Formats: sequence, structure tokens, C-alpha cells
Amino acid sequence: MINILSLLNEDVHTVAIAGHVRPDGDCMGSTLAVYNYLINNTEGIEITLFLEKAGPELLVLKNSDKIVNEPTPSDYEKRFDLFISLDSADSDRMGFAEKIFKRAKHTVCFDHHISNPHFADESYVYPDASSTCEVIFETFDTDKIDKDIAECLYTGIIHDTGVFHHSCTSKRTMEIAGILMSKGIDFGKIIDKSFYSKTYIQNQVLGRVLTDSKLWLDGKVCASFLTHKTMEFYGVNSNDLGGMVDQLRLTEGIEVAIFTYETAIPSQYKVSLRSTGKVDVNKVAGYFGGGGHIMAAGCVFSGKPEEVIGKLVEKIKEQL
Ligand SMILES: [Mn+2]
Repeated sequence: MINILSLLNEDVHTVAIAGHVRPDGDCMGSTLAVYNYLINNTEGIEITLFLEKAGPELLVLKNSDKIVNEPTPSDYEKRFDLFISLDSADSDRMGFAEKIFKRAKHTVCFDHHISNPHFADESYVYPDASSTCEVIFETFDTDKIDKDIAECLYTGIIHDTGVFHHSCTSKRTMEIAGILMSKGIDFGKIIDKSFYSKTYIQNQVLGRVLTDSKLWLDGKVCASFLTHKTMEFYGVNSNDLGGMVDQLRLTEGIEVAIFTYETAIPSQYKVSLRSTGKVDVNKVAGYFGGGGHIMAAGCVFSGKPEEVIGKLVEKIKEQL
């Protein structure tokens, strides 16, 4: 694995870092880990982190307040010497930052999504890694990882492994987590505050999603959805919906959990899929233009929610 500092040769004066739209724990953790690491270990280089606004539980990470959520026209005109993309399975997943990526002189991508087409000039894609934070850890010198950086990396790892229980968790994941613990992080607090804690409204919506869920294919699929209208009723947005599909996945006897919600565009549904092992949901999502991992994937769909779920169930059935 390369050392991330080796990307910064003498011609690099400006660096842009970006993740994916609707940043999750791994996206925030990996981008901020790289941002903080480069800030700590370089001099005279302008470093900018472009990312959409994340949920408040992730804004506790060091230098979250330095993130540029809305680029200026001059940001769009600039040609950055180096662009580092993290946790983004494709260039369009970067959202607004894709424009900045396309103008950059040299682009590098670090990721763990199996569907990543190696879209950058240099791509480091490790589908066996639990998270982009795990990939990024390997590019750092362990002794240059301070407590703040360790918190970023640990956050990303616990989010993408579902606190060390998804199958993407490996011996190496645990070794890395152990090294990060040795940096003095309050791991219990990070897990509770960033992963498990929910607002009252989020818990109410979770209750609604569980109540409305239906079983398909003799109980092998559990699916539920939220319309935009229901989301407005509760006053929640997409950031509040993390963990819904994971709770559905815990339903006894199921092979696949489906959770979908209507975006701001009427009849457009964002789908999350989780598998318990038999079904490759990356394939299912891929059929509808999405992607992800074997056990967790997503796609976007247009139609009525019952139709969306029906079409997904048909594709799942082919694998059972
Ligand atoms: Mn990730």
C-alpha cells in the first residue's frame, strides 16, 4: 500500500478531498482522517474538504467545521493539483464535488466498494476491507495517528461494520481497532453517540417503519417504505433514516431486508438492501443501476413504493 504522503510531491500546492453524497460515518471518518493527517504532516499546502452536510452525530469529529458544504464559483473554476476521493463508489457519487474532481490535475481514489470502476488516475480499491477508514489506515504511519485521527478512523470502521458484526469485519479490522484504541479514544462513547443513539423522532419513525413492514416470498424478504408525505408528517429527512434497514434485517427467517423512502422528487425512491448471506444484493441493486456490497447495497427507483418493492422481490427470487 502506498504512503499517502507520497502523493504530495513538490508540484502539489493545492489538495481537494471529497467523499460521497449524504455522507455517512465511513465517509466523514475517512475524509476527516485524511484532512487532519495532511494538515498535521504538511506545510504550505492548501487543503480543502468538500462534502455535503452530515448528521450532527458526526459533526463532533475534529475539523468538521472546516468542511466546505457549498463551494464558491472560484472553487469550481480552480484546478486542484491533487484530488483525493474517499468512499465514493463512482465519480457521480461525489455529487457537487464531481465538477471539481473533473478539473483536477491528478486524481486518486481510495475505496472498498466492489462496484468501483477505478475512476481516478490512481485507484486503490480493496473490496475485502471493512471500510474506507480501514483502507486509509494502511496509508498512514501508525505513529503519526493522533487521538483525533484515531477517532475519525474508529467512527468509520464501527459504522461500516455495524460495530464489528457485519461479515466485512476481519481479523485485520480488529487489529486496526485495537491500535486506534491505544491512541486513547473513548471508544464506548464514540459507539453510543455516533452509532446507537437516536432522537425521539427517529425512534418514532423506526416504529412506524416496523409497523408498516411486510413479508414477501414466504417470509424470506421483509420490506418497508416511507413516502415523502409521511416523512414530512414526522419532520424527518434522509439523514434520520440510518439503521432502518438494519432493524428490518434482524427479522427472524429473512434473507433480504428492503427499506425505501421517497426523495424530494415525487415518486423517486431511494432503496437500501441488506442480505443475511444467501442473496448477493449488489447484483440485485446493480440490475437497477445501483451497487454496493454483497451484503449491503442500494439503488434509486421511480414508481409507486409497492411496485418498487415488487420489482426488487422478483429479482431477489431469482437468487433463492
Ligand atoms: Mn464505506
